[in-house]
Amino acid sequence: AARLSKVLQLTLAVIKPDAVAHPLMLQALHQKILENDFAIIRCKDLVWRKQDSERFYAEHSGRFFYQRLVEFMSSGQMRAYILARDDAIRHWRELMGPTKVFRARYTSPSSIRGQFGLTDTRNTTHGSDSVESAQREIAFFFPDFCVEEWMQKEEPLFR
Ligand code: RTP
Ligand code: MG
Repeated sequence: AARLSKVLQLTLAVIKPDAVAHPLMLQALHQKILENDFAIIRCKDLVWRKQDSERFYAEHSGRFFYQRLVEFMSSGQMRAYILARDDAIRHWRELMGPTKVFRARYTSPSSIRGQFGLTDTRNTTHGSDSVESAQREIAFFFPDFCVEEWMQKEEPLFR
């Protein structure tokens, strides 16, 4: 009950094409979300066009991995979630573990990327890294979802 009295924070979590391709992995990740006290506020499956991928990762354009990242993220089905919890952004990123697969395996073997990450690009999941990026990314994936309205109308229902 203690955690329910804290104000909920929203984050955007994405299961990337490498993980969605394997039904058991998708199921395991969905289970992990539920076991870690997140409320699933919205969930949808989608496929990106290359231009969606380029727009979402515009901040990385010019980096050596940009092309392969953009190709990968538009290569198959993804699942996007709006998750709510106290400190949701930090908790989800902790569960994911480090971006780089070898770092993840050696320093956080029980993290999602430590267990399931294939390469530094095909690393199973995405999570917003700040309140500002959560706001932007939720709007990107769920254009009809209004964070302010949800906070006002529905967040109190969790208290
Ligand atoms: P994310 O944004 O996905 O939560 O991951 P992050 O902050 O941990 O990593 P970031 O540096 O923002 O990179 C975004 C995504 O680009 C891919 N990547 N590939 N060396 C590589 O091949 C490489 N480096 C990064 C990953 O898919 C990473 O999640
Ligand atoms: Mg990032």
